[in-house]
Amino acid sequence: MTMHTASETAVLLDGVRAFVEPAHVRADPDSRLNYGRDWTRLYAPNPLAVVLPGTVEQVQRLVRYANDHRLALVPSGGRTGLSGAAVACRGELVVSLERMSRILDFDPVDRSLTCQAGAVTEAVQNFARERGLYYPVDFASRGSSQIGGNIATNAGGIKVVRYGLTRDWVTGLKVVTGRGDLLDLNRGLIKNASGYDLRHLFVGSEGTLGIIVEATLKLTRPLREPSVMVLGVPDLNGIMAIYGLLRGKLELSAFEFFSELALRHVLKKGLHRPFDTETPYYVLTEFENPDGLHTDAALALFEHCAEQGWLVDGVISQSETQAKELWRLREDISESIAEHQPYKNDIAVRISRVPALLGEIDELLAREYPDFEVLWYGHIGDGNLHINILKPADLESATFAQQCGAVSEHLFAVLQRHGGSISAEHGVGLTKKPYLHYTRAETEIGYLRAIKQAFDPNGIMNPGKIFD
Ligand code: 2HG
Ligand code: ZN
Repeated sequence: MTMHTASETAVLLDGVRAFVEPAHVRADPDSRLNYGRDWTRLYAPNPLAVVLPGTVEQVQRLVRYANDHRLALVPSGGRTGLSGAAVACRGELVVSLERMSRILDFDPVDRSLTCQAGAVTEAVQNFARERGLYYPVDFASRGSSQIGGNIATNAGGIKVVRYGLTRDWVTGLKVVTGRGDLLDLNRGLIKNASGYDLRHLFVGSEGTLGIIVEATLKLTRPLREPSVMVLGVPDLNGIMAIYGLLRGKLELSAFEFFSELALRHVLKKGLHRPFDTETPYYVLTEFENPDGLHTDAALALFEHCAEQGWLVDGVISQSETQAKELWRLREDISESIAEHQPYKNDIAVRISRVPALLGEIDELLAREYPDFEVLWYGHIGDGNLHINILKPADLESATFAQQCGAVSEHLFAVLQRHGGSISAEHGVGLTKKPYLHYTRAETEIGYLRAIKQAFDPNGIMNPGKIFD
C-alpha cells in the first residue's frame, strides 16, 4: 500500500463522498486520532480518513472502491482491543461501523436476535434481558465494544467457563468479503452440514478477510440469582485445587483470579478490600444460587479448602449489589493500571497444564523481571492468564517494550512446550504478530495466507495484522 499526497487524498475521499454522505467521510485531526487507535496506545495513529457507512450497500461499495484504488481498509468497532488489530497507523481508511448499530430482528422461538455489526455489547445484553433472555458473552468493555469487533476477535471475557466464547453464540453472519461480495453465512441455523462453514473463518479474523455487517446471535436463559465468592489464597498451587473441587459441586459461571499486587491498584481507585486478611492471590468465583439453595454447600466447600490450606479467608455476596462490588475488584484492574502503560501478555494453556505453567512462569518472571512490577490476573478457569508488566515511570517506552519483548521469547517458549497459545482472547493484531510462530506452525500459517488470498486477493483488508 502506498501513502498518499494531500491532493491524492482529496481526490480519493471525494470519490468516497460520491456514495457515502460527505458528513460521514471525515479527515479532521480529532477523528483521525480517535478512530485510528485502540486501547493499546502503543502506535501513533495515522489513518488517511474515517468513513462511517450507514448501510450494507455503502460498505460494499466502499470495499469495491478500495479494491479499485488499492486502498487499505481497517474495520473498526468500539476499538477496545488490546493487540492493535484496529489501529490504523499506515495511511489506511478506517471503516467505523458505529452508525450501523440497530437490532434488526428478535425471535423468541429461535431465542435469537439479529443486529448490525456496530451494536454495542451492552445494548444487546439489555435487549435480551428485557425479553427475559441473556446474551452471556461479557467483559469490562461491554459499554463500548461492538458486536462486529467481538466477533472479529472472538471475544471471551468473564463467563467463558460456563458459556464459551463469542464463536459459540454466532449462528449467522453477513459479511462483505475483501473482494466486495456480500455473503449470508449460516442464517441462524443450529444445524447445517452443507460443507465448509465460512462463518467460523470470520470469527477471530481481525478484519483481515472482510467486514462483518450483521450478526445473528443465540440467546439463553438468564443466570438464576448468582452468588459471588472472593477467596484469599496463600499460593498459586491453591488456585487450581480450589477450582477442581468447586467445579464439580457448584454450577460455576466464572472462576477468575488476581494477585494482591493487582488488587492494590483498584484499591487506590477507591474500592475496598473484600476482607481484612491480605493474601498473595485471590479467587473470584460465581455460581447459580437460587433462593440461597447452594449457600450451605458453598460454605462447606470453603471449610474443606481452608482445612487443606488452599485458602485462608473469604467472603460470599449477600445481595446483588455486593456481588457487583466484588466483581469490580477483578473487572476494574485493567483500567486502573492503564496509566502505567503495561506490557500485556494474554496467554492460554489447557486447564490441566495450568499448575505446571504457573510454577514455571513464576520462576521465569522472578528471574527475568527483577525490577519490574508484574501483575497476575485473568480467567484462570479457562486456562487464560493476563500477565501485565508495569512500566517504571523513569524508563523510556521503547526500551521498556524491547526488554519486555525479549522476555516474551522465553515466556512463549515455555508456553510452546505446554502446547499453549500466545493469545487467548485479545488477538494477534500488531502486538503479538512477531510471536505467532510460537502458536501456529509455519505450514499452518501457509494455509492462513491462502485463506486470506481467497477472500482478499488485493490485500486491502487490515494489512499487516496477524501476519505480514
Ligand atoms: C480482562 O480480563 C481483560 O480484564 C483485560 O481481558 C486484560 O488488561 C488485561 O491484560
Ligand atoms: Zn480478559
